[in-house]
Amino acid sequence: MKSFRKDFLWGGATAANQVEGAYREGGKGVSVADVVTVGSHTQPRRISLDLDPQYYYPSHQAIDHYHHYKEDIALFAEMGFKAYRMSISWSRIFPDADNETPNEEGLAFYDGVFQELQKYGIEPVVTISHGDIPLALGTRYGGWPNKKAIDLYVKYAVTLFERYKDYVRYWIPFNEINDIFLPMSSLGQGAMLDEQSVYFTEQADRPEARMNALNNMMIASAKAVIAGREINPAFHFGTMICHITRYPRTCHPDDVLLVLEDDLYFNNTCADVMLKGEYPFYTLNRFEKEGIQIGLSEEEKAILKEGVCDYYTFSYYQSISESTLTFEDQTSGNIMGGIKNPYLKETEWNWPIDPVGLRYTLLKVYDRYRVPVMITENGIGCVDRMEEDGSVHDPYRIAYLRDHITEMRKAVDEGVDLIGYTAWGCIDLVSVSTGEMKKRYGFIYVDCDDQGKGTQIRSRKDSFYWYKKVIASNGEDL
Ligand code: BGP
Repeated sequence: MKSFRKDFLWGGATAANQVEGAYREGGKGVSVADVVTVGSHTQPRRISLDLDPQYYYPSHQAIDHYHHYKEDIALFAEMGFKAYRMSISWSRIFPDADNETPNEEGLAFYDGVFQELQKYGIEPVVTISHGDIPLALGTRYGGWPNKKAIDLYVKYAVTLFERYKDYVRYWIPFNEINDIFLPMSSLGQGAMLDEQSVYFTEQADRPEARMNALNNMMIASAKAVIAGREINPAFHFGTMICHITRYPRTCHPDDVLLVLEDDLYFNNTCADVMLKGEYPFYTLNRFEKEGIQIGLSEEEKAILKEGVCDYYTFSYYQSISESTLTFEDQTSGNIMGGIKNPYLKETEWNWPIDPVGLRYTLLKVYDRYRVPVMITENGIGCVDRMEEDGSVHDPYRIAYLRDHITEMRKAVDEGVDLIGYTAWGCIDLVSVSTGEMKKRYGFIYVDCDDQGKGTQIRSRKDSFYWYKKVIASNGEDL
């Protein structure tokens, strides 16, 4: 059986707004993520500008990585990380979105982070925008539906490329860019902030504005890729797709067709544009049928064609099953939708656990795009308990990761060019869908509760020692 490649990028992933805290320190401006309240499994998060500060702890305080980054990176190094996927907070660099010059203190903070990573030989994989656009971009311009956002983003991205060109080779223009299709981002329905921070809750859902926002993000990505390659031809750019693997709930032909169509639309649209340089026929036709106009000019088409990425990354947590028929157990209670799959167990947050689905997905995306693939998010959110002696026993996390890595290995054996794996939330962080701390993913436990209270002390979980062994054996010893 083939092994993982020798230079395989084992590591972990976080996002600035879910770990950094220090939301007004170092000259940082307010981001959209900073005005989202804590929610819960049943209570969606809300955007609000005028609540008591305690309700905003998820991004205001998070796990205070801003002040603990050296300690955190030392722990990643102890596990043997080869890569660390992180994001940069746009509002640390351009606090008011429109600033003429970047905020030097913000830039210097990330110099420190990259120097620390370099010290341990850890390769940074940097997401340029991960759910936290500057608030001013939302309030002043209405966010991504406005083409002005493209210029501001490109200016921000170029600032990063010039400053960090000697530290960073792997860039990801947007986190889960296709989240914009998700029902959970229908803020008109009073749900949570959408991943790309496009809308505010009081606005009604407008599919056309949403698809224009998406189109603008993809143009911004292409322009950044073109500019980035001029600055450093050795840069690599990756798509980042929230890949929701879909199964027909029955073998009824209508169910099979439904799944195919949803897959073409939700999973393929952005990756096709960002890797093949053009919209797939299915999406363009669906836009036309639904009366959605994105007004793509010839010049923009050329930009999309030129500014394509060179590797495919995705997040994978679960599969969902869909049907045109009605079932007794119609919902899984999961934000991604879908019907309960009788063959799969679910997490405490009702996310179906499906390691084979990861292998299925790897084969599917590699077959379609034929570029190197990296899994940039995968993991299980659980309630962990710290014992009196300070240990945290998390066999469920080890089991989840072991089963997924086993399937990755089989996909490699089947010929997929898999170059890396960064487990999500390698250190406990605040959950994006609920804003809670109790939904934990980490190998490292952080003492902090749902009200943001705690010592912030870091402790190694059982999975920490397990993952260290996995990395040391290049995925052989699971
Ligand atoms: C992805 C996001 C991450 C992360 C993850 C887990 O969609 O890119 O930021 O949070 O989901 O989700 P949650 O935190 O809701 O469990």
